[in-house]
Amino acid sequence: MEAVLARPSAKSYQFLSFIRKRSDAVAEISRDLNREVKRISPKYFYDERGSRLFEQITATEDYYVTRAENEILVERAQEIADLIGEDCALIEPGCGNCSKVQYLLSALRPTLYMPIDISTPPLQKAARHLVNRFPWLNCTAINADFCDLSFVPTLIGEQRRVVFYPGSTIGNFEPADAVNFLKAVRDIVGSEGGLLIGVDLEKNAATLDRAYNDREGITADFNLNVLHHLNRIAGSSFSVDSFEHLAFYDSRKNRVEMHLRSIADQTVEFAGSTLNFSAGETIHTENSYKYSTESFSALAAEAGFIRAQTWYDSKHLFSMHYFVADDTYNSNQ
Ligand code: AVJ
Repeated sequence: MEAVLARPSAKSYQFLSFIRKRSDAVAEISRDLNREVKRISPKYFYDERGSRLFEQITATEDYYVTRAENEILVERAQEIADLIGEDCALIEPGCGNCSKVQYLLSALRPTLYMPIDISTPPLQKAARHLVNRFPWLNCTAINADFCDLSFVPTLIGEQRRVVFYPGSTIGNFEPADAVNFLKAVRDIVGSEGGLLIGVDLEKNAATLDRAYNDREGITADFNLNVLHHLNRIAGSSFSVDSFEHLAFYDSRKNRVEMHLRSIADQTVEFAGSTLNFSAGETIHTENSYKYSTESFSALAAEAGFIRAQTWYDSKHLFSMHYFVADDTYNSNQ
């Protein structure tokens, strides 16, 4: 049961799409596959099956990330809400199934919730579920690649803005790109706003290797599924059985790398070009950078954020930070 309404509800629900043309996506993927070191952007993991497989990963014993973060959100929801304050517009880039915000909504009561995700049917389903569960909620769901947040200000009025970015999704960016993304976030939230962000902590290699090589093999299916997705959107000829999942922690770079390794010499037709693979060659599909509280605070400082508070789960596996805008920050420096 939801708590009694604190103020009259003015619920509204909108679903807006800013999805690019499929041909743009295929051109981008083709560029990445024709590089010297072949790669695929991790955003292409999340077709319908990929989104489902990711949810299954979060339920495995070996992938501790989601459990640890959910523990923080459950235990600290009221504290987090008190720190963020009343009447904010809450924006969530890459919301997935919107599972995490549900721990915050009753305590926070934002005036607007704006989930943003690239994956259309999962976003529709998640947003509908949310407005049913929280009937007082104003929700504007945005179907878009969240790397470009420029449409946000025109859709939100003068309300104070807070970005919610859980899941350690920030870890998928190269550190320099993470700074640029956080600068864009800083521009959107302005000097009065905030950033609530979940960041996976540096830890021993064994724990990380296990988290990205779960014993049920779901991470392997998730990684390989990107080739099915490409075959569908680009009409390419990847033989998925001829690749294998590879994931390992590189402690020097503080990141888990995921790759798809070709198990034979082979050629693949992709959007008019022929890709040659030698046996053992890999396609780099994901980096997941891990940070300490200090290293992440330093990175966020480069984007004009000051850390106000950090919460950890009981095993100290994961961190949730609340950052506020640094008034003295000059983006031209
Ligand atoms: C949702 C991007 C944070 O990097 O840990 C899970 C995705 N990849 N298992 C991560 C993922 C392999 C996940 N993020």
